[in-house]
Amino acid sequence: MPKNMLVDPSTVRRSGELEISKIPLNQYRPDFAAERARFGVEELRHMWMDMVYIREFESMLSALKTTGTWHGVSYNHKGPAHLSIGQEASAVGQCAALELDDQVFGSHRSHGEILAKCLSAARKLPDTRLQDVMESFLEGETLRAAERVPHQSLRELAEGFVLYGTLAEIFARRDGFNRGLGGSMHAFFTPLGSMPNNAIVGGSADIATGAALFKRINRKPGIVIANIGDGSMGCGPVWEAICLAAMEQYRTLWPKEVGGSPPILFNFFNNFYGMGGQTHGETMGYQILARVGAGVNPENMHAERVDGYNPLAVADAVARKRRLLLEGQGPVLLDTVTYRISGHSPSDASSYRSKEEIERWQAEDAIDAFGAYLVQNKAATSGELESGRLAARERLLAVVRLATGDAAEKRVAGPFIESVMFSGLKAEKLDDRPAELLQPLAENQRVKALTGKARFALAPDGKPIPKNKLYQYRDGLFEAMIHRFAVDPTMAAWGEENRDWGGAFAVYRGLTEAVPYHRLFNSPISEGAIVGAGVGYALSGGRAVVELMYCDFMGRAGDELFNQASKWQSMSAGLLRMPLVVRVSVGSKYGAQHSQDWAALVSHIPGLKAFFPATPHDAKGMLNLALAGTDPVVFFESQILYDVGERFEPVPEGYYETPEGEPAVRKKGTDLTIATLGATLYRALEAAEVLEKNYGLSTEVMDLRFITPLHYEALIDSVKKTGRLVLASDACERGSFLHTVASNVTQFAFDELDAPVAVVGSRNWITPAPEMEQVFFPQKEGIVDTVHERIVPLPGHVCSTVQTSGELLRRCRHGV
Ligand SMILES: Cc1ncc(C[n+]2csc(CCOP(=O)(O)OP(=O)(O)O)c2C)c(N)n1
Ligand SMILES: [Mg+2]
Repeated sequence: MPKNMLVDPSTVRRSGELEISKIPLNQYRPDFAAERARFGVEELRHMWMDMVYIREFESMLSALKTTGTWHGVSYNHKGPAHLSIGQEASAVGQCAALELDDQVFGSHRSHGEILAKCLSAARKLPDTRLQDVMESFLEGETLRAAERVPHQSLRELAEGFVLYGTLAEIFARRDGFNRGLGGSMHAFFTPLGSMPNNAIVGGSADIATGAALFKRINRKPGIVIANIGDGSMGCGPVWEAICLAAMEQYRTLWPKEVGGSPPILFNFFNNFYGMGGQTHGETMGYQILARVGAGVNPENMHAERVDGYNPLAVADAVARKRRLLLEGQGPVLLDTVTYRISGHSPSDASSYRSKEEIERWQAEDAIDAFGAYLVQNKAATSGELESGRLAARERLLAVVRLATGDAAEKRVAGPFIESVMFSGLKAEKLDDRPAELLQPLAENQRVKALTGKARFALAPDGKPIPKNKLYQYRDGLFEAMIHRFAVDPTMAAWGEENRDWGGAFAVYRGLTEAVPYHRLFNSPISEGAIVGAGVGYALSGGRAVVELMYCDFMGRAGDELFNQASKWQSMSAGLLRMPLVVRVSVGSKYGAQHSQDWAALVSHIPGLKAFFPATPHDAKGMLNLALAGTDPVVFFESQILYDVGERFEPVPEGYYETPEGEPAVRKKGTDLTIATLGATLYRALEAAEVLEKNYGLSTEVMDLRFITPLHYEALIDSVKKTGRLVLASDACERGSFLHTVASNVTQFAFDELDAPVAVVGSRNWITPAPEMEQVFFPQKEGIVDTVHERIVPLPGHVCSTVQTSGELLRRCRHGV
């Protein structure tokens, strides 16, 4: 809490009543003259046509999924199709109020939103830019296909382009919008403002918030919409995103010129159902979804219920809310009432709703109603509408024929998928403007203090330097952070206690004085949204560093790490980058839920890089590396190392990077290799000393440092020399990443090994209290005993722990 914001007991203990202001419900009143003046007749007709396109598109997919044919075209679409028949007016109305800089994120049910956003934006783009967008996209591959769809004008060509790009993506073709790697639930097209759609319910809420933060922090124009379903209101990350978006600090603490709250609109397409669970009256208690806004901030998030069966009502609301958002008065919540006539998916038997209900909504069909409204107001004749419908079907038919032909050779190959798992680029800065700082770095207290610190832990006479004079592991992290803050104007960092506290473990102490509020801020205790916003910020073009205080809290951000940060580069076919660093600290002394090393979880997920420095030199060099790249990195730090000094090579004052993936030899030896990950390094060095002094076993100690990527060559060279390998880390032994290392080394260097590779980890228990930690975490005695029992007998050695194969078998049998 900033010291200037006093929590005054006399205020907060005062008695009274909280008044909640009213939330408007379906207040829109049609006014054709005003609508015509605003949109023009042409655009009103286009809106109707866009709705027809969506209806035709979704009906076509429904037919292909359920019958395998549509108007004479046969095709077996293997993937999903969550259709939005009935919801067209909500999507089209929304986009009618948006401008080119506005962005729309969506869900598993977003085909209609992609079409609505792209068709509408294409009409708003000047011809030359439209041509350029289509020609430059995927080197013109999508355009080459779209050109085969009959068209009379550039606008019609653009319609074919949007329809084809979307459908080809759904059908997994290489000229689809994401080269077929996104598919139905993740397709998008950023050049026209259609942003990633998300198969994880509510997944777009925090990502879109991050995109809105990107706009605000970097003063970019436009607003961001998170289109999510009514069911997603039950998802923790959605609430977390709302909390992050509604923080008061944007208006109270951030510099005024930044512009206030991030321009984010949480739009709930409220079709009253999840899959079969009815949010209205069954699975939720809000009764009217818009009510939720009242729980968030004094302005009720400007919440409204809007009639999503009337595109003009939606356009009106979005236009009004857009103005508020641009003024920095967000966030906004819209409860856009709609109905999905189609099933959740083609296999849905609608067992959870009555025929009567569906028929009632069909009777109010939005396309028919809007068409009738245009006819009634002489904006179109029924004949024109009918021929429009036929023309839409004809164009779509041409698109479908193209998108279902020669399918096999139209897919990307495996090597392409491999090539987009990481972007692997270097980016000094992600924008050219100067970085905003509060002071020159040379004037920063901590920077100054560090110039006097010992960058090597031992004095020339070999004596240890006292801690207060030592350049520590946390200082290495600080130097990497402040360097990148000064170089890259887009870099922003957030997390719990990141600012005045100085980061939970004092890594950021000193940054508060150097970096303005909007580039370094405290977040709510919302781990999912902390990481999810980082994902949205990074894929929008900024560099984000987010902190999860303890590694154990990754569980709270599981989806954001494992399904979002890791996947958007590859699901976009390399069109998006993910310069996101997630700092997590591996704890101790705080027991079972604060002391776990979960490197194995991260290593298992394709698309994430993972680093784990064990020295101040690497803390700086590896964070420098992470902050210069364009890939998501989970950056493990060790709480027991934060205050250690450098024991291997002095930490340079200037900038340097640790070579990616390369383990480091910390001590040379010829008879045995011990390779470690994280803080276990120091206990391995103690074990090496015992092995050498007491048993004459010359021991090489390697620090793996990297989890993904990891270059095995140096480790294999070491094993070729020693023939023996022990792997040790503080992670629980079962499922430890070190088992992957062991298995790989066994394969790569089988002939060189004199004994099986041994893995030493923590016991497969809870982490006990600090008084008992020694029996849990690997200690030097356990490592030496492991060498004796499983690698090579040590003459005269008496074990103090049990490391026999029989004991390992017993533990396996009992799951401990
Ligand atoms: C985290 C998560 N939980 C469950 C699902 C399975 N699922 C897919 S869609 C859906 C219903 C979502 O309802 P809502 O958010 O209202 O969107 P709608 O389908 O109505 O458009 C469910 C449960 C999922 N994809 N992600
Ligand atoms: Mg729903």
